[in-house]
Formats: sequence, structure tokens, C-alpha cells
Amino acid sequence: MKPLAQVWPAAFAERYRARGYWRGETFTRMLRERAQRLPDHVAVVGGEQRWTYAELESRAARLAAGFIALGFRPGDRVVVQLPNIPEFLSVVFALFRARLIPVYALPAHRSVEIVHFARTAQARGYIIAARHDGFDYRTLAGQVLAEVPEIAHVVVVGEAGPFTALDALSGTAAALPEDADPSEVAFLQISGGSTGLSKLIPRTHDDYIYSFRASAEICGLTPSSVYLAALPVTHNFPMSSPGVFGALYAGSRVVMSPSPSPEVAFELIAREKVTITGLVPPLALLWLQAAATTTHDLSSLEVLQVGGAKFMPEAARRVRPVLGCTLQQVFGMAEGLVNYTRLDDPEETIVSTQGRPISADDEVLILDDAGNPVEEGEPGNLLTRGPYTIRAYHNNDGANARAFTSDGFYRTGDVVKRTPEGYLVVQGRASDHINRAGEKISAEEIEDHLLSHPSVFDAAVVSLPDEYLGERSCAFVIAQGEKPKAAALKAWVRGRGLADFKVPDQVVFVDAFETTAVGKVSRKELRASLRRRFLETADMEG
Ligand code: OOB
Repeated sequence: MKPLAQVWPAAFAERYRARGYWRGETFTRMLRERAQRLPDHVAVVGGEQRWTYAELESRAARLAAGFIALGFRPGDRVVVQLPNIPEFLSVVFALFRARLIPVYALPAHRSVEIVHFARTAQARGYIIAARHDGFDYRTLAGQVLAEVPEIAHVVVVGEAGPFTALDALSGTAAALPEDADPSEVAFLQISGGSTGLSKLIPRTHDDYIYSFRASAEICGLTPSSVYLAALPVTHNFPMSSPGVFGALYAGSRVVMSPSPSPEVAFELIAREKVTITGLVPPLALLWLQAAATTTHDLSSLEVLQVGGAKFMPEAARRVRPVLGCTLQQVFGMAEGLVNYTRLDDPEETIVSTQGRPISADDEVLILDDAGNPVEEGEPGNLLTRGPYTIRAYHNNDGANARAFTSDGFYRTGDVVKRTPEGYLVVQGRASDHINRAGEKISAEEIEDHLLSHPSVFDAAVVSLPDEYLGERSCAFVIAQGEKPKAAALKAWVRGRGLADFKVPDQVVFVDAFETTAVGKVSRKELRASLRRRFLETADMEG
């Protein structure tokens, strides 16, 4: 297959190179250089394993040959659905080395999502762990293969069953291709899925390496830093903000935590002397609570990053006194733009803003609904363009027409205001998705699954405020015929083969949806009015 393109207009590409953002680095050269400079430094720790930079590099090289010997050809796409284990790194660096294109999926994804990614990316491979968190991914692979026979190889970390064992790949010799051109697409990341199914996000070596190199610098990473990957590493935040890649760029040590729970993570922090980690707000609340009574020594922790969803100032204020470390707010998106509060910012900026962009060349527009700039300090729709923000999704003309302006700005769907110092404060969003503890759920996608139930006449899914999750999902349903039980509808959605986090938290039956004299109101207005009505009634009752 020919390399995938992500094209910035020539004048922009020239500027980004001239300003030193795009330096022509590739993932393969980055790892090789670290393995030469810091061969015996520990690169990654997880479970019983502890690999140095030299070992990570040689594992990746052997695996790359194994992938080629198995029959993959440069340019092939490979869905990677791995939990936080060291093999995630040997696998992706091997894929880069063999010029194969990873397509990242979350461990929570199930057949509907994986089939969608595999089809959209025309994947020829699928890499899983045998089991994780009580779930058998080989069963899932069987279901996916039945629907996407074009997947030629399923590779398994652990007991492979009917598939190919990752361990069996390492012994084979094969000629490796030339290294990638740095302007080529290195992998496909997935979008938060604000409308319908997730879109695929092509990121190049040049743009992505810039984003995590600059992130590592902003976060002060050095070879003595220790980064704990607590959130699932295939998500953009723990992958690159600065995440595992930023940590490796800086020659730091990555510690893979199989779970973000305080019980598991605190032990690792104490044992490995972790200096920095990143969490979504609900987990940060859990950690704050657990830290008060823990017997583990958390004193090595210097920075706690919180992002993915809004972290409320009251909770943010507790981080320094309770954990004894600096909070860093992170407001980013898989499409590109990432904002950070800086480590030496005044405490008030750290607790009350979501940071400022990485780059002087991140262009930020804040516009009203008519597309005009708002008064400075007023809330408006955030649009952005820059050296690591994509110009188009993979193979999706419809979404591209909606999500990008004709001059290449990405419409984030977020409503923000800007402080006089240039920091962004997230106010909410214009698009209809639910941000459930940092996991984005498209209302439309879930409505569609509900409508497939024979007793559902119509359904509207909205976000409701939730003390713990930030937002929870609520499905308003008009039944037809015999009214189903709420639990049965939830089981129906789960049974469709969806990630568990997408199953509605709450189901409310209503007799009718609002219509106007002219006809049906838009789905967007309908969702807003259902949410309003529900919250007003709940207030009256409460
Ligand atoms: C991160 O990436 P995605 O692609 O899962 O989600 C992006 C969306 C943003 O457009 C915004 O709606 C929301 O997540 N978001 C936040 C936020 N960080 C992300 N909303 C309020 N406050 C924040 N701090 O979520 C992501 C990617 C890289 C780094 C960090 C987060």
C-alpha cells in the first residue's frame, strides 16, 4: 500500500520546518539514537519485565523482521489493541521499523468499534493481548475476523490459541525496508467520536514527534524522570502529552500500570519512584481521597497532570496540599492542539485554567456562532490550526467538510474563553457528545443502537452532570408496544458489541418528544430541552 498522506500546504510545512518544529526525526531513528546513547538505562518497566533502551530497540528490530516474514508489507495497517504492558512499546516500534501503520484502539473497545476501525483503515492485521481485566480478546478477534476477513493475521501477546503468538515472531530473519520519510503518516489515532462513529486521525512522524518533544520539555522530563502510564496508553494523552513517547524521547523511564486505581498505582509510584503521571478528573478525585490514608510513600511524585475533561477548581486546589506535588492541567485532543499550565505558573493559573498551547505557532480562534471573533475574554467556539493539528481525517469527506474550515482550521467543538495571559478556560462545548470521565460518547451513535430495539420508537441521549464521572449518559426513550425494562435496554446496547462505557448510565421513559409548530425540532435542540426539563424537575424534587 502506498504511504498515507496528511498534507499541510507547502507554505505552512516550510514555516514549521524553518522554525525547527519539524526536524525530520522518525520513531525508528529516535529509538536507535536513545539505545546508542543510553543503552543500559531502563526504558520500560511492567509486570515482571524491565527492559533497557538497548533491549527495547533489539526487541523491536527482531519483531519488525518477524512482521515482514509473516507477510505484512510496508504501508499495511494494523489495529493495535493492547493494555499497558511493555510489549505495547516493542510492538509499535517494530511496526514503525517495518513501515506498518498502527491503528490505535482502546482496551475497552468491542466488536462494533474494532470492525469499524479495521474496515475504515483497511487493516490487514490485529494485535491483542490474550486476556486483560477479565476479558478474553481472542474471542473478540474471532468475532472481528468473521466480519472483516481481509485481516490476514491476528497476533497475540500471551497464549495465542488459534492465532499467531507474538513470541513466535521474534526468531525470523527478514530484510527490513528503508526508514520512513518523516512527513509520512506514522499511525492512525482515533477521535473522541463527537458525531457517530470514531474517525481516524492520521499523524505524521514530523508533527507527532514535535508535539511530544515539546511536551517533554514543558513537563521538564530528563533521563532521571519516571513516567507512570496509568491511563490506557493507546489514548493520546498518556501516549504523547508527554506520555510514554515523550518520556522515551527524554530518555526517561516508563512504568506501565495495568490499572489506574490507587491500589495498583500507589505501589508502583513508591517502588519505582515515579515523578510524573497523568489522570482524568474522576481518577484524580479517587487518588486525592486514597492518598489521605495510604501507607505508600508518594513523595517522589513531582507533577500530577489532569486532563481529558474539565477539572473543577475546588478539586484542583487540593492537589498540592494533599499530594505534595504540582498540578498540571492538560486540555488536548487527538486531532492535535494540546494546552498545558506550566509548572512554574502561579497557583491560581494552575487551578483555574486549562493551560495555554504548546507552540507559538498554534493559531487559536474564538468565534461566535456567526463566525466572528468574540470580545477578548468572552466565551466562543474554539478553532485551531498549527504544526501538529491535522488538516483532515482519514478517508472521510463528510466529516472533513464539517470539521475543517476552508483555510484549514479545525473546529474543536469546545467552547472556551481566553484570559489576558493567553490561557484557555473550557466553558463547555457546542457538539453533542458525552464526556464520561474523559471517554467521549457520541449521542448519535448510541441513539442508533437504541433504535434497533423493537420496542424503541425514538431515543435521545444526553449528558447529565455527575458528581463522580463529571458527566453521565442518560437515554430518553419513547417505547412502542410493550415497554421494556431499563436494564433490558442497557443489556441490548451492550449486546450489540459496544465498549462498556457507551452503555447508557440511566434510561428515562417519556411519552413524547417536543415538536414545534413547523415540525420536528433538531436533535440538538431536542437533547438540550430534554436535559433542561430533566434537571429542572430533579431540582424541584430535590
Ligand atoms: C483528550 O483527547 P480526546 O481526543 O479524547 O478528546 C478531546 C476533547 C476536547 O475537545 C475537549 O472536549 C475534551 O476532550 N477535553 C477537555 C480537557 N481535555 C480534553 N475538556 C475540559 N478540560 C480539559 N482539560 O482528551 C486529550 C488529548 C491529549 C491530552 C489531553 C487530553
